[in-house]
Amino acid sequence: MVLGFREKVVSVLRKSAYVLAILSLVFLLSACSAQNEQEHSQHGAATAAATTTPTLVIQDLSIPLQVELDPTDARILKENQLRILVPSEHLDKLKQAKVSVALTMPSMDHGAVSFEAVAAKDGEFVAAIVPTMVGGWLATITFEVDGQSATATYAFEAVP
Ligand SMILES: [Cu+2]
Repeated sequence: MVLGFREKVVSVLRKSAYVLAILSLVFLLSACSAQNEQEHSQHGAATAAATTTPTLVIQDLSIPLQVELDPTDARILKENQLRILVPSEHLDKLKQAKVSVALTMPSMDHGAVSFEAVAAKDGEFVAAIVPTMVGGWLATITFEVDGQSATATYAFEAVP
């Protein structure tokens, strides 16, 4: 009798352990697939970011700008060439624009340094920018035309 009772208890325990094992397996599986999906989408986002061309949009006018920095990592306390290229189909609107570049460090609070960009040739404006500190900078490019202004931003690193 006693033995039999024990056996029953053991078998019930085993059953519930089995159910628990299945439940946790199902839970693990769903947790796993959710994580995989997340990893996949994160991976997808990273790939998309890496292959995105440095094209900027002037918000109000919706004109894609191409921005090039020479050297790619700017040198501090030296002039670095920031080239802003306007697509030819939008050039009529922007030929007479006054273009300026304001440099800020998003992680700091020491204000902006402004530089004027000059029209180098058709569709190309160049500013000689001088970052003063090592780190991450943001160039805010402003186009002023007919009393309207529009901005686009370009992030870059400054190195010694
Ligand atoms: Cu700084």
